[in-house]
Amino acid sequence: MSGVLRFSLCHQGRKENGMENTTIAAISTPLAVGAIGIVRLSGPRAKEIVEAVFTPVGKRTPRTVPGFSAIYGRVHDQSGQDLDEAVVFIYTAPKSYTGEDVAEISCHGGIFAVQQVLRVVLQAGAVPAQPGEFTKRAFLNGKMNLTQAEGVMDLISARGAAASRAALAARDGALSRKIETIAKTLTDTAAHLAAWVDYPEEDVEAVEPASLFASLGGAARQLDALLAGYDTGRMIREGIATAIVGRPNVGKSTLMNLLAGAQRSIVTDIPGTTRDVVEDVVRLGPDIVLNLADTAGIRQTDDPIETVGVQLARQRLETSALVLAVFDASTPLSEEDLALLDRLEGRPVVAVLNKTDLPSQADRERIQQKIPHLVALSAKTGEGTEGLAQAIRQVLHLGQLDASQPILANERQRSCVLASREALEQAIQALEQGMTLDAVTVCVEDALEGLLELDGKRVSDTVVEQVFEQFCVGK
Ligand SMILES: Nc1nc2c(ncn2[C@@H]2O[C@H](COP(=O)(O)OP(=O)(O)OP(=O)(O)O)[C@@H](O)[C@H]2O)c(=O)[nH]1
Ligand SMILES: [Mg+2]
Repeated sequence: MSGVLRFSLCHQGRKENGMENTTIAAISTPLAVGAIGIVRLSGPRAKEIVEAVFTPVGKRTPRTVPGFSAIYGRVHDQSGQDLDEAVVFIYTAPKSYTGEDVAEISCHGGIFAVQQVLRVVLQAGAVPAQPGEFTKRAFLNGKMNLTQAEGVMDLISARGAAASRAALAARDGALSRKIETIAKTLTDTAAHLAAWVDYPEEDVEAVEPASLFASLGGAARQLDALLAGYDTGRMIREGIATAIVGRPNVGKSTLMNLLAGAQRSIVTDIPGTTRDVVEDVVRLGPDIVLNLADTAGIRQTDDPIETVGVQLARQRLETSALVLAVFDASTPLSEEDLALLDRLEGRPVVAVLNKTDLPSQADRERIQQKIPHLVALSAKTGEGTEGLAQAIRQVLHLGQLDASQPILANERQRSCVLASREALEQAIQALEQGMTLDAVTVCVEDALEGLLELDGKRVSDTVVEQVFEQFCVGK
């Protein structure tokens, strides 16, 4: 019998043995000065533990109120000493983030008050939550699948509007719905194939190679589309590794400071000012995040320190996903400028013709012969920088990305899709070479396996551990 039946046994999440016995607690807000801090508990004793450390004002208590209730009162320690006033939110299983009983104690923010509240909660019997354990429990209780959980993590770390839109789409299940559609096609195909192979005597509709090609090919194209969007998605999420390069004194550091909105690099009129690589994260418009690196001006030099700086600049130039090549509009192009142009030809580069506030001397056409995308601006006055974001979008083909569409969020997801795509390729080849339908079925099942792993429907504990380890404590 083929493996088709196995797939129908898959389920959304699993409970680990003993998992539901502990009640976990953690501070869910940043440890910093702020108006409100939240200590969150999840597990079967969540309400009971809160009741032990909290005196409500009024008759309503954590154990008697219905889910989604808020109770005002005071948190105290074991000796009855008041620690803080607080509002407790109660969620009753399964209608909570984790699927378990959850209590959130909102107390005054700041580092000390929240830590005190956490301490008494732990003394009352809760155990400290591991990184990502709340979301892990949500996954294990079938509240969300693995790609949705990863979306939660990406939302927390999103640095731009497009990144947070993409993460929210993942949290809402955009990727998993897409994957489910493809998986459904493959399951149907595998089931039909298996029925036909295993029960030739039954009245099963014959498998037409043409329709097989069509459904396998369709699934393959959808996986290809996901893989193609991966790099763009990653740039939006993680920021684009960007090097500012050029010969000395063209205004690289002035540009860095302008984009960063702060004085990050030292600017002087002495060529060779910058030696170290100076880095900052900068957002351009709603969706472009640049991980900027200002580098030393590239030139021949006898200064040993500057030499190291120039080497670092060359390295950055080679390893960056995007280069901003700066030229000085107020002087004719130098030998160093021309050498840089040659080196950058054909790479993802935006030429920045700087110092446009001064009379123009540089040969703009000559630059554009090698680097078609050119933005003329003055880093000193800020004039002309609006064009930068658009040029970057064009050079990196970022325009087409619709952040609400499913996007692969990380290497783990990509390798699952890749494995599935390769198995599908083998299935298509087996079919083309006229191999037995049994052989095709095996490949289709392998393809399905990759998709089930992506969603976490069939996934090893090690992978689950790895995913949630990357979360912060309290989420
Ligand atoms: N007029 C004008 N001057 C500029 C502009 N941008 C930079 N400068 C001046 O050019 C000089 C060099 O600027 P930097 O930003 O230090 O140049 P750099 O490319 O980082 O130089 P190195 O670090 O030495 O490689 C400084 O005197 C700046 O004030 C501009 O847009 N217009
Ligand atoms: Mg500099």
